[in-house]
Amino acid sequence: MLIQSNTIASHNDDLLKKHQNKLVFTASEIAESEAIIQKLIDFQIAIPSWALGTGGTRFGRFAGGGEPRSLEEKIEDVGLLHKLNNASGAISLHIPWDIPQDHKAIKALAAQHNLLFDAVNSNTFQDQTDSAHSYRYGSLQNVNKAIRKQAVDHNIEVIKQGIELGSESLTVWLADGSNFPGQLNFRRAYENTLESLQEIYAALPSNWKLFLEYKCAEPNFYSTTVADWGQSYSYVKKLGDKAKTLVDLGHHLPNANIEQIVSLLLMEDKLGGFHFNDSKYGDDDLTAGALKPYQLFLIFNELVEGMDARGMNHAKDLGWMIDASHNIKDPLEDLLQSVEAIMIAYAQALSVDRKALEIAQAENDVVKAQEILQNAFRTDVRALVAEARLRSGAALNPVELYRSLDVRGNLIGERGLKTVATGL
Ligand SMILES: [Mn+2]
Repeated sequence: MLIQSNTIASHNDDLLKKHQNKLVFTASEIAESEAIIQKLIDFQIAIPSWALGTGGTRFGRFAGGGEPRSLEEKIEDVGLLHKLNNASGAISLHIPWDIPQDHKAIKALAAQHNLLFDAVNSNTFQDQTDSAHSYRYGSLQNVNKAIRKQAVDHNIEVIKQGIELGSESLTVWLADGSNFPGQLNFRRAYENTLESLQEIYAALPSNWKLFLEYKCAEPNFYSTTVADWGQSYSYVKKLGDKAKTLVDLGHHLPNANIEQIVSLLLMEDKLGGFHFNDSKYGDDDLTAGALKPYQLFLIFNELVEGMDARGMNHAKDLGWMIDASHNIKDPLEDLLQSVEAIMIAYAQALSVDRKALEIAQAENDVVKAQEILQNAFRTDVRALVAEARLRSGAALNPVELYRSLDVRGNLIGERGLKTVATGL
């Protein structure tokens, strides 16, 4: 299904008057509105290829129908999102779930939808049918050199796939760890992992980055070999300038201060990118901002402050991606909501009165500091986000338009009810 520009224009016409009234009010509340709108237009959030189908749990999976059956259909789905919000201009592929047969044709299809290829993701957390060795006891950490080599070779193959597509980063997330005390020599696991990562790093093109993602637990439940930001930092520091830490919001122990983690990684020039999602218990894969919008704002507050302190380009210098795949909502509606929540948090962070905050901090005026942050958080910036979409030809209300066009019904008509997207 394709959404035509004139369909979007007529949707916008219907909502225009109400939107303009809101925008005038918002602009009267936020001094930097115009600059914020420009930054929002530039900001793009990559969509992972595995989020386009309904996620499952170990108990079951309840597919909603019309899921993409191929990489081509996944690109079409991200194209639909990008057409609606003009903020999802990249797709992140997972190898081997999405190996292109014809790179030129895939690149051309993506270009038709104005999409770029974001980070490519390797997979050593599952055994592939044709692989010689099993990752049952880990991949890059494995005590068996041949298994480590298989995992290294796979990552190098993923880099090659990414080069063909114009991607410029590799994300490595390792399920490696142990389930029981005594199973693993922690130091040896670290050394094996470092050595394997060094071999992968050596295969990176000069303009590429390697993102090392961490996760506190799951699928291993006693130890994880890259469990937290400190451990990831320790690896990427040894690897070199192109290696950075990737923060996935769902990969922390409860109550971890993620905004502080982000601030310090940025200070050390070791923050590479982000995986957005929301959670209450662990790696819940819920819609970004669904539960903890204030935390999302506080994280963006540190991101904006830290990127500005380093003179970084907000849109380009870090990798921004959603990583969520849950089992209830229509995945495309969920992704539209996630992108909206991220844009709102970003806009709120941009609207923080930084000079006043600096003064409050220097004077230890704790009350004032809280007032400044909460004033930004409690000011409704949705009209700025909508205006950014309007100016770039996207929809004022993407979810409403998605529903009024019955996109899901159309996709079920085209693809069938019982389709299953490759992924988790
Ligand atoms: Mn992730």
